[in-house]
Amino acid sequence: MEEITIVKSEYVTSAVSRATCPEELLPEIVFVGRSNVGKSSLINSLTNRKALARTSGTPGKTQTINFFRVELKADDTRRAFYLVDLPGYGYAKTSKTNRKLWAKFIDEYLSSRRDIKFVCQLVDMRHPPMESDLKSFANLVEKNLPVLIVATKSDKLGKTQRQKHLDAIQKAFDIDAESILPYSSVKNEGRSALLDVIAKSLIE
Ligand SMILES: Nc1nc2c(ncn2[C@@H]2O[C@H](COP(=O)(O)OP(=O)(O)OP(=O)(O)O)[C@@H](O)[C@H]2O)c(=O)[nH]1
Ligand SMILES: [Mg+2]
Repeated sequence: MEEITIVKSEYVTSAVSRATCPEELLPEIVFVGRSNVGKSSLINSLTNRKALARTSGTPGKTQTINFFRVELKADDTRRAFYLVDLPGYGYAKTSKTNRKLWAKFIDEYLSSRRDIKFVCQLVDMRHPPMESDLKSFANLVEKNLPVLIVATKSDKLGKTQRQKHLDAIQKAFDIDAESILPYSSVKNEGRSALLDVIAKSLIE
């Protein structure tokens, strides 16, 4: 495949219920993971935009399901799809009631008949996955959604540590080496590999 380029990216909407998800149905690539793991930063890195998705050093920034409409060009063909930024889990600043409502809505979204191509489950490469990560992963698998584990903030580890941590994450999720992708939104490491996976998922 020739080089894949992003030709367009725009914010569409922040959904707070099923009814407020965009009407236009397009293939969707979804990002899930703990708060602060780097979901919104990854969307900016992927689209080459500084602040398409809002990021923050404080966890809990994203509190709605945000849809970004993106067009890529591969082999002279343009394809439109959504990048979908979900609120992070494992963050306790909001009320219990609120968290329950979100969890329900997110679960509804993931179970909806929208055209979800695959889900990127992000984990911080510096730490072993937590109970909540494993639970989220199991939930996605149970829903028959293809999952790619994205190990974020790879720029924060040296070469030796890096492989050690990747192996540990792979083992914890019990997945093969192709199902895990190291990523750095600071250095754009993993960007072309992820664009490749996305382009392939759009063709199938
Ligand atoms: N060094 C480094 N820092 C990163 C990377 N990705 C994200 N960060 C930092 O991590 C923090 C959280 O990033 P966000 O992208 O807002 O995280 P999020 O997962 O969207 O968080 P919520 O919206 O709260 O769920 C910010 O301070 C980012 O600058 C990365 O690849 N490398
Ligand atoms: Mg976010």
